[in-house]
Parts: sequence; C-alpha cells; structure tokens
Amino acid sequence: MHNGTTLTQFIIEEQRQIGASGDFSSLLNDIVTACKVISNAVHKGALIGIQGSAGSENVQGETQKKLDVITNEIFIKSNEWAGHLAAMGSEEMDDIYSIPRQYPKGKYLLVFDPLDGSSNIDVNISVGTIFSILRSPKGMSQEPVTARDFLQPGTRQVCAGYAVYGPSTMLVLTSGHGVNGFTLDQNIGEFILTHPKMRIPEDSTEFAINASNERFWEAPVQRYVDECLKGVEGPRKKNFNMRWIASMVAEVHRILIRGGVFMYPKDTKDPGKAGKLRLMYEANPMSFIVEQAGGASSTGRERIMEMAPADLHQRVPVILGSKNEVNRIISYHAEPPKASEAAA
Ligand code: P6P
Repeated sequence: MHNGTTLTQFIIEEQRQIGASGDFSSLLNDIVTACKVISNAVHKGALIGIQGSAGSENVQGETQKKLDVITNEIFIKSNEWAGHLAAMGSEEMDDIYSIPRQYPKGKYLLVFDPLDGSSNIDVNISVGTIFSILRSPKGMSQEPVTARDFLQPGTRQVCAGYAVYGPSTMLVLTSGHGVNGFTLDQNIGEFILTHPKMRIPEDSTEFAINASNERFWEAPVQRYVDECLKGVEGPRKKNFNMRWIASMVAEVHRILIRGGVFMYPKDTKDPGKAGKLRLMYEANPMSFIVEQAGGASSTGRERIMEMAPADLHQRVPVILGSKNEVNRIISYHAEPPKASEAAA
C-alpha cells in the first residue's frame, strides 16, 4: 500500500530539499501531464483507431507508428508553452524543436523518446516514454539554441525518468537523490508514490538480450551469455533465467523491481552502427536511473554516462542492471582476445 503521497507533493517536497526553483518542478509537472495523456491514448488503442503505421519514417529510418507521431505531438504541446524550456529533442524528429516565438524560453532542454517499444503497440505489450532534462548552456539568454547545446554527457542530466504503460501506468524518476516510483490512480488522475527509494539487487540470475543476434555479438558477450546458459553445470555454478520484451522501458522496470541485466550490445549485424539504442534519449536517462538505484550501466568498455555525445541521435551499445553482473561483463571486455578470436 502507500501513504497517499502524490507526485505533485513529492516534487514540491523534493524542490524544497534541493532548493530547486519552482521552474524545475513546474517543468516536471508538464512532463507528467504529457505522460498521463499518452497513457490514456495508449490504453484506448484500437478503440480510437490509433494503432498501425503512420506511413512515414523517422530519422532512424524506422517506420513510425501512428502513436509515435501522436505521442511526439503530445510531448511538444504539453511542454512548449510554459517558459521552462529553450528547446526539445526527440527520437521522432530529425532536428531539435526550438520553442516558438510566441512562448517565453526557459533554461532547460528536454530530450525524449515519446513511445519506446512502439512495435509492441499492435500486439498489446507494455511500451513506455523516456525523458531526460538538461540545462541549456545558453541559460536564460535569448540566443538561439542549437543541436550542439544538447550534446552533454549523461552526468550533466538534471533529471531523468520513464513512464511504463503496462497493466498499470507507472512513472519512475530520479533527480540525483535516489529513484522513486509512482503508480497512476486512474480514478483521481494522480500518480501516487508506491515504490519509494528503489534499489537494484547487486546480484541476479536473470538476463535480457535478443538472442537471435547471437552470431553477431562480440566474444565477451557471447562468453557471458554462454556461461549463463550452461547454468549450474557451467562456470557460474547456478541456473539463469532469460527475458526479452523488446521494450527497453519494460526491461529496465523489471530490473529495478527484481534485478537482472539488460544487454543490447555492439554487434556486427550492421557494422556501421555502434549499437541499436540511442544515447541521448534512451541510454543516458536509463543509465542515470539505474546508477541512482545502485546498478551499473556501460557500453562494455566505458561508463555510458561519461560518453561525450557526437550527435543527437547517436547510437550506443548498452549493458545495464545489477552491478556485479555488469562488472563481470565489463571484465570480460577488458581481457585480451584469445588467439583464435584475434586471428578471426
Ligand atoms: P529488437 C524498441 O524498438 C527498442 O528501441 C528498445 O525499446 C528495445 O529494447 C529494442 O529496441 C528491441 O530491439 O531488435 O529486439 O526489436
């Protein structure tokens, strides 16, 4: 059960604790409103004819679902008007979105994936929204913001969060003082604090990876997964379980609740791509949340949150979750390749 603390109360209490201006709290409330509107749309699904393809492609060259476009619009409309933001960036928009002239500009940047896992929409599997708040280097000046202003390492995030639209709609947030989870009470339209101070168990026997890519993985990942599959007869001397939902938000949420490792590693399937997931609006916000909950998040070779972004839509390998499992995978990446691999 819960003590009935609403997200609004929590944000105001947090604002007092960190001495934030009302500006940040008000921005967060506008983001939360967008998530409530998206939750409503997602849960209506086929009833309001918003499933299926939008007949367009995003900057990633991926077919956009109608809901990808609709949820992007919801985020823009909910956050452009209040004067907290200088600009926004989205998985669904090639370029940044500057705040229109008729609205005041603020000191924050918002970057988001409005509907992650949208390929699951038509098959009624959990999807989510991921967002990250950065400070604009231009501050409150009226100087135009460019895409370069977004290219900040994940350690500079002011706040990161996700909404997961599943059997219940939950919002999970961090602003650097731990991770807290809120469940949407549809009857009153408020998010209620149900998961205070979320922590990821340091050890785990559950891993998530798209195993159909096994032949494309690098040796350290192949070794880690192979050892998990060998179970109690293998070097790990214990059995493992596997999950793959193809919705990063749902995977990360499961890891926050019961531990585990999520991997979308670098692979040779498309050598031109550094990975599948995007640094600015998937890997960085999720890494902030995971680290704040006592987990770890790495490319296998470096801490994701310390990467210097080169592009708003940059892709990155992602290995995150229970600290001791992630550190094991990092150690495998640090070992010199075996002669057979080196020769390959
Ligand atoms: P695959 C969803 O499209 C996403 O970006 C992540 O949410 C998810 O983890 C991954 O891609 C799924 O990828 O290759 O299994 O479809």
